[in-house]
Amino acid sequence: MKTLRTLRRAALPLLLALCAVALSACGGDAPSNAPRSEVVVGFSQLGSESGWRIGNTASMEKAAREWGFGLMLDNANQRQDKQIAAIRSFISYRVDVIVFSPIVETGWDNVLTEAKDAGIPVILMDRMIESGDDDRYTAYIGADFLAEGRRAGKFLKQKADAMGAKHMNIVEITGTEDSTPMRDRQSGFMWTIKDDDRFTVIESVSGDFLRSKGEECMRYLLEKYGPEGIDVVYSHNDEMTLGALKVLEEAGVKPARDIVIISVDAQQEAVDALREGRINCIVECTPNLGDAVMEMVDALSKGKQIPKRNHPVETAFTEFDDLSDLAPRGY
Ligand code: GZL
Repeated sequence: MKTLRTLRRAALPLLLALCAVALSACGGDAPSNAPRSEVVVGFSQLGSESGWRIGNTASMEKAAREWGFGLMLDNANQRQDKQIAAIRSFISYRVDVIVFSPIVETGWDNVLTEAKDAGIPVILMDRMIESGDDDRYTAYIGADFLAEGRRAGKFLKQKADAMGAKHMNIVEITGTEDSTPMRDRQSGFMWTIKDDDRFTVIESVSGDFLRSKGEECMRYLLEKYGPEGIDVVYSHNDEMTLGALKVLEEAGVKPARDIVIISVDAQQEAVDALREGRINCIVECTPNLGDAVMEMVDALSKGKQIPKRNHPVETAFTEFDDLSDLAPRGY
């Protein structure tokens, strides 16, 4: 009797062709004549909510092509239930490795147990899960978000020193509730400034990493506190920051002059705003994780061990830096 694996291998060319058609149909840059290998990666991407996320998906597609791996890509459009359904379809197709970016930290226990029972390794990319039993995922690769939050806090202390500020009211526009970047960018920032009595965080509101919600948050905060009542905006990603800048400038406020603006990601549009003097600091969060992910996939396919936690090298770009040789961001 043909084993399931044999059937899968036989069905694989059709399956990958369907994926390629699906990708090209949705404008994806479908792998054209990449050599077909036996290694197939099931990738559940959480959405396309930001320039960062779009860059991250492109990084994965490019790396899969370059490594010659089949890539089954599913975009969950910000819905956890769709991520879970995609992971289950990857299990039924018996992909070699599952990669996903968990939109939130909780609610993955059952599907991770199913992947483990099916003997399929899982790589968490970009975001973590809150799981006591962490042998249900093989590795995590993504930013150290606590360090990102600390970099934001460190810049604010430098900026307050440079301004000779006696006291600063801070408003925070946070990312998706219950997501790792939201939790840890907030924790790292608050921990860094907690003993400095120059700073008071007067309110945190969720912008869900969306530009439109960043606008709504800034409009609400500006109406509630007035431009005189806000000294600093700490925003967890550039999309929300760019939305906030629009609202501030419409209200006649000069961002980065009248109110300190601290952002995260470093997508091109925000770096341009930094260069124009409309943002004071952008903490870098690289979306370019695809090559490192595929290197891990390659190691796993050869039966090698891989490190459990993997962080890319990141930095921050500020008004105090010479940005003249900063390369185009590509996202
Ligand atoms: C961070 C990533 C975040 C980005 C946002 O690694 O999860 O999600 O900072 C994106 O732009 O929406």
